[in-house]
Amino acid sequence: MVLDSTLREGEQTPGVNFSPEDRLRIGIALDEVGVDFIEAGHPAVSGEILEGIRLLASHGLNANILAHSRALRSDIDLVLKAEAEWIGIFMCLSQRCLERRFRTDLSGALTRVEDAILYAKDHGLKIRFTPEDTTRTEWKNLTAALNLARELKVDRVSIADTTGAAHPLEFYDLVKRVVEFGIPVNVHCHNDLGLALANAIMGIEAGATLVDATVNGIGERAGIVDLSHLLAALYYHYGVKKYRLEKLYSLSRLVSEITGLQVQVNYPIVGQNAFTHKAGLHVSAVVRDPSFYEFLPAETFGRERTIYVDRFAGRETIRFHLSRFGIHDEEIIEELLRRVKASRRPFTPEMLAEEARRMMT
Ligand code: HCA
Ligand code: CU
Repeated sequence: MVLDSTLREGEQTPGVNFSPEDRLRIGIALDEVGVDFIEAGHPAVSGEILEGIRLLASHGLNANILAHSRALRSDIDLVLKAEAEWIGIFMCLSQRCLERRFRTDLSGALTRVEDAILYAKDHGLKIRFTPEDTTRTEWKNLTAALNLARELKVDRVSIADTTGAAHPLEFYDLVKRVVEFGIPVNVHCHNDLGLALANAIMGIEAGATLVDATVNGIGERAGIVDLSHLLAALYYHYGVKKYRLEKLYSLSRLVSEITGLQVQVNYPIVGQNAFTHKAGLHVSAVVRDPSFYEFLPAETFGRERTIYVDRFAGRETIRFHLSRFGIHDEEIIEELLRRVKASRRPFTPEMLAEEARRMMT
């Protein structure tokens, strides 16, 4: 299963602040893709965020709605006010955090976690608990937290690679050990080293049943796993057919429009060039059968295949574009190819057609 955190982790991106209407629009689009969970925000950050979560939670989406919370009764009260069904409680339990941030010891911190979990449970919330910075937390501390979570019948635990520091093989080992506690496992992988998706996949291999992602991979710093990349990998490598991949591109565009943040042109799946072919050798193969240079056809993701034209073009490139304008004259194709190859500029299909028509008159 997949949890989208665009509205929580994603809102921690510099420059991003969602209005309640934005939250609803994105939530509806996520629901259309079919994500299993939507992490809708952290209500303690602002009253408007709380209102937005409440608006989304009352909309009757298929996805489970989760709100984020520190291990504090006052935060939990706000999650209750927002009427989310799930709460994601997090607290860092590494020695460094205990000593230098919270100035407490493990048992003091666990008492606080226990109080928060019991309080949330008493109020009917389903609970995910995350020992933040899990991948850099001492195993002894994690064991204590996981035993507590099991005792309190927490619904899920999440393993967060908060700084993106994990090596995929180490991450696999860690997830495997946590899975043995018998609590359903979620993974949350940051992309500081570009390893977020690799780690998430290793998490799945090790038995995690819920993976966090965001649209366009946004989030703190370098962000987390990109939703379209994760769903593409689940489809291609694991045969997961239940998500509507053809909606991913419009979802990415919606989030770009709302956040004002574009993805890079060579970004997988939703980047401008992700299904664009340029070299003549590639194009001559792709016009026959796209699978020569596309791992899945562009249409799978609601994309259109495009054929770019500059001096890398081959005869098939020119033929392909002109045929769409009803021009099939071989001499014109040859002459245009010569002109294209002599230039350093790109040519749009319209420019090619225009030049071809001029040559015909
Ligand atoms: C944060 C940190 C977090 C929390 C993840 C979680 C992380 O921004 O609060 O609560 O499951 O990466 O550890 O996003
Ligand atoms: Cu995070």
